[in-house]
Amino acid sequence: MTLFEDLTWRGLIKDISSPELEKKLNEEKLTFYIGTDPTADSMHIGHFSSFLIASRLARYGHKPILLVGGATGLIGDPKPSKERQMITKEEVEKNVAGLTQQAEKIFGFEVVNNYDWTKDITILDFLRDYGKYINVNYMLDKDIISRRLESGITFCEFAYTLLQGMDFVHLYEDKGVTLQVAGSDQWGNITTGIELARKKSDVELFGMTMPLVLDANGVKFGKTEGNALWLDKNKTSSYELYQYLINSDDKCVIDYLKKLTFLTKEEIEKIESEHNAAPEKRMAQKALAHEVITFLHGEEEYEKALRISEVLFSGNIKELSLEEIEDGFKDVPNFTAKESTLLELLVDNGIATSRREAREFLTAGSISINGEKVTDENMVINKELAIESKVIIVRKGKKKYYMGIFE
Ligand code: 545
Repeated sequence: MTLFEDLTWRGLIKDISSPELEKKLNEEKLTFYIGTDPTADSMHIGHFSSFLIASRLARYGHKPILLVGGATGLIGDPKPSKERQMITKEEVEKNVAGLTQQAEKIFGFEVVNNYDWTKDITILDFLRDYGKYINVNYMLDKDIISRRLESGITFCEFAYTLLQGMDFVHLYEDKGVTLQVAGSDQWGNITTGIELARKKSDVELFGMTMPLVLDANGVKFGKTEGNALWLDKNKTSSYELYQYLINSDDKCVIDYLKKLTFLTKEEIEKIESEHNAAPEKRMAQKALAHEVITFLHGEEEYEKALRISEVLFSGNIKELSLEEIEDGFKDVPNFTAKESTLLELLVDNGIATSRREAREFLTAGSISINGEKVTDENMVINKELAIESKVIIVRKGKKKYYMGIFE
């Protein structure tokens, strides 16, 4: 299968600037770039799904350059809805450092910062050398800009697309970059660069976008209740990532395998038919979690996430280390534990609503502490009982967990 056929099969091609690109991708070795703005100090899984394209093209012999927008981040790519809140220079700098490190670590490609070539351009040079080539009418036609005309757009954000265009021209001149790839929301900015290069330098540059990856509800992939899944494992643990991926909707999971992993067409088709025969085994979701977590954080982190999940499922909590418990129980209700009887523990921390209810739970055998069933209401709960003298995990019924932390 050619690269272009592979990308098409995965559903990774939304727009291309010229039909010639197919032949170029299949037969030539291109230098291309993909950029990200430092609006945060870490990428999330939504950006990852676009950035993976860099590794995909690299596997076919093309040379990727990753750009972090130290300059563009100071301005802000217009959103279709409203003007962005400007972020401070210090914050941009901090985020550039975080993203650069992350991009180098995960992808291992060259990273450049557009601040380096933008910072010394004077306003007069900007207007003469770039502004002169681009018509305002042309800019007003761009989807994102035209959508903002009614609610308003400042000159600052309006000019953003020119900055990104300048990057493309600069990287062409400096590093021989002839292709820019990105998510489909970047089409307008990519074409500004192509237009600028054509008018200013009389060369044809190329652009390609991919559709945004959506979940079953049409929400951008990787957001749960508005929270992003970060690629920094200190912000989103491998276990949390595992939980998100393993719970992928059956309707979407094959699409995710195509877009987020390097498994081949044959491998994915095999998984698909096994999955369809027994969806309850979650074969496809397991493959997805394995591929994504191993790519991002390595095999060991994947094993850890899997172990935490299995232990939580079986209830053998004692097998986990404190760190793993903290990962696994991050979202369960927690309370400050102090020495008390079991009955007091249940009532004082709202696990039972009354002493009577607490006794009912205990007699029914539905309470366990650190994975062991407990029934004696006078049992002493203290640090000695806690895992690493610090936490106790109370389970009520089959699924409800509480975490007590000794100070
Ligand atoms: C700046 C200068 C360039 C080329 C590109 C840029 C960035 C671009 C942009 N991209 C998005 C982005 O989001 C914030 C990331 C926070 C860590 O704004 N103007 O930076 C996203 N991009 C990846 C995909 C995207 C896009 O990083 O292209 O579509 C998300 O999937 O929204 O010379």
